[in-house]
Amino acid sequence: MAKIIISAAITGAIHTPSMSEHLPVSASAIADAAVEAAEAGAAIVHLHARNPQTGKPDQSPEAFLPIVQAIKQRSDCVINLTTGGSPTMGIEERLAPARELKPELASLNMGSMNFGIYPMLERTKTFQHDWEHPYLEGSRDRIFKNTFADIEHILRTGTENDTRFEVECYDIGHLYTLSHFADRGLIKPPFFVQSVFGILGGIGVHAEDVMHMKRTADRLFGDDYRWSVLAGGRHQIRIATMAATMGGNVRVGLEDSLWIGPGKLARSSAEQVTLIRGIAERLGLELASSDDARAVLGLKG
Ligand code: KMH
Ligand code: ZN
Repeated sequence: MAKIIISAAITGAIHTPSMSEHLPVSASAIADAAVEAAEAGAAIVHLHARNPQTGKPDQSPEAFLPIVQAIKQRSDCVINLTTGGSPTMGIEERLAPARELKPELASLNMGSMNFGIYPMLERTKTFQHDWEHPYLEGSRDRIFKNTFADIEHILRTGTENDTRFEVECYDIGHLYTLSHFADRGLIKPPFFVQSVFGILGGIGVHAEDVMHMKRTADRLFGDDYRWSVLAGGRHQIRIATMAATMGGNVRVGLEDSLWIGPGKLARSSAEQVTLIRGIAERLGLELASSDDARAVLGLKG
């Protein structure tokens, strides 16, 4: 059986510092959390940056640079920069860190969609299904825009820099969009498909959803893809475990879920990495190192 690649998504753009005191915000806290996650077993760290004063997402290359430099001094983990940023940002702003810093890996969101995050927040007291809350209210009439032109632009820019992609697929149609760009030769195998479960507007969190995503990807891409799975909020570890039993790779981290168990906030992304690593090892799976991940995903190193 192939080794399992664990990705850790360290801070993201969705959760706010008011939701968990453990969410890293400053560049040094994000770098420390990423190194800790890598030491716990993550081969890949997926990064966003934040403004240390406000805690809000900051997509300037200047915000990312100290994080990337600090991680590289202390770890050889694969660095994956977001091109998703947050749904309020324009495409050039979102692309800037990957365009300037030319990472091995960058995220690529495969379609425009409604992006309802309340399922990710289900266990928080203040945000529970509260569409009147200003933070959630904002997502009520907003589209996470990823047109075909946007996707093509990110693909062409990344490919010029030998950056490869964590292809984020929030629904079955996004697999077909990937297939379209592969047919046009704009992305080459092996494709790293990150299937995302549990965003309102995308596919759900039922076991059948996971099966359907995998079956469809198998049919479209055969041996040309590597499958990874992330689920939002309290579904994170359950769905990651399911994917691990099916030969998939997994993504955890505070970007996707603040939880380590029912009603219990995770102290770090590393804690979630340790949990899923332990499950994977008990399933008899071997952990991929960052160099294993580079080889499997065809990264430049
Ligand atoms: N927060 C995840 C659900 C990106 O950074 O490009 C999606 C994500 C998007 O990771
Ligand atoms: Zn992200």
